[in-house]
Amino acid sequence: MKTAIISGVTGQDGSYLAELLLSKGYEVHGIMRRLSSFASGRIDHLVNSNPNFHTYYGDLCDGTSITGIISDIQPDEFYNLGAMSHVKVSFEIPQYTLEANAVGVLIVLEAIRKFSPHTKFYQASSSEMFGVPGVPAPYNENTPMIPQSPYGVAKLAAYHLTRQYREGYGLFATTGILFNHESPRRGGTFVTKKISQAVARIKNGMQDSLVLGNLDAKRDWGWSPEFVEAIYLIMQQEKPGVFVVATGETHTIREFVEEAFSYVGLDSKDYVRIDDKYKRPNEVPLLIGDASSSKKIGWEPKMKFHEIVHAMIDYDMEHLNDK
Ligand code: NAP
Ligand code: F7E
Repeated sequence: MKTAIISGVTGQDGSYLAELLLSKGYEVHGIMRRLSSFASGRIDHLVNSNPNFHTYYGDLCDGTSITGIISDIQPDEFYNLGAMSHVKVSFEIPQYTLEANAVGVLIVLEAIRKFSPHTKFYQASSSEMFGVPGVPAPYNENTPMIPQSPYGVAKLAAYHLTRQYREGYGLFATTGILFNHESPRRGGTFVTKKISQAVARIKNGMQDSLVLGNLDAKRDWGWSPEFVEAIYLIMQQEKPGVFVVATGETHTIREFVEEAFSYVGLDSKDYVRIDDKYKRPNEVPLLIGDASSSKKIGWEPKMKFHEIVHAMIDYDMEHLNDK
C-alpha cells in the first residue's frame, strides 16, 4: 500500500486529492491546523468512514510538528498543498504569507532531505508567479516570472527552493504551476464562490446585492477535481520537473458575473456594486496558461467555463442553508 502525506488536506484541492488517492488504494495522512472552530467540513466524510485516512495536527510554520510527521511516516509521496492561499489577504499579512508559503516549504524539503530522502515531493506552484503586463500570453514554464503580490513572491521562492533541492540534492521534488481552479468546495472569499453563493441567495430572496472589486481582470478558470488528477499524474512521472496545468481559455470576472446571473434568469446590472476595498494594490490583469507540458503526460481539461459556473450555482442553490 502506497503512503502519502497531504498538507492542506482541509482545503479545496487537499480534500479532492485525498479522495483520489484513497480511491487508488493509498494510505493517506492529512496535516491540519488546530483552529478555534471546525475547519474540517471538506474531509469529515473521510475521517468518519475510511480506515486508510488519518489526520494529524501540524502547521507549516512549525518545524517541530512537520519534521516529526515526516520522519515518523516516511511516506512515498508528500503533496504540499498547505498555504495562505488568498492573494488579497497576502498584502495584509505579508510576513505570515512568506513564512507559511516559502519558509514552510523549506521546512518540508529539509525534513525530507534529512529523514526520508526517498519521499517524492510535490509543490503547489501558482500562476500568480507570473503577472507582468505585456509579456506575450499564454504563459508556460518558460515565461518570465515577476510576481505582483506577497503571495506570488512567496510561491516563487518556494518554486525555486523546490528546483534547488531537486538539482542540488537529487530529491524527487516536482511542481505544477496551476492556474485558477474552482469547485463547489472553493473558499467563500474567492471571487467565483463569492459570486455563485450570492447569485443563489439573491435568487432566493436572501440577499439584495453583490459587492465586488475589479471586474476587468481575466482568469483561466479550471475545475479542481480535474486539476488534482493532474497533480497525481505529475507525481507519477519517472522524473521530477515543472508542469503547467490550465485550460488555455480566459474570461473576465465580468463574464463570470454575467454568466452566473443569466443562468438563474437575472440581470447582473440590477445587483452588482463595486467597492474599491476589494481591489488590490497590484493586480495581475491577465492569466491564460499553455498546458502543453501536462498534455504530454496525458492530462487534458474537460469542464468548460459555463459548465463550471453552472455547477457551482447548482450546488449553492441546493445548499442555501449550509453554514
Ligand atoms: P485552500 O482551499 O485555501 O486550502 C489551503 C489549505 O492550506 C487549507 O487546508 C489550510 O488550512 C492550509 N493551510 C493554510 N495555512 C497553513 C499552515 N500555516 N500550515 C498548514 N496548513 C495551512 O487552497 P486550494 O485552493 O485548495 O489550493 C491548494 C494549494 O494550491 C495552495 O497551496 C494554493 O496556494 C495553491 N494554488 C491554488 C490555486 C487555485 O486556483 N485553487 C491555483 C494555484 C495554486 P485551514 O483549512 O486550516 O485554513
Ligand atoms: O480573484 C478579482 C480579483 O481571489 C480573482 C487563488 O486560488 O488563483 C487564486 O487567486 C480575480 C482577481 O483569485 C473580487 O481582483 C474582483 O483579479 O478569486 P480570486 P486569485 O487572486 O486569482 C491563484 C492562481 C492562486 O494561486 C490563489 O491561491 O477576481 N475580484 N472582485 C475579486 N476577488 C475576490 N477574491 N473578491 C472580490 O470581491
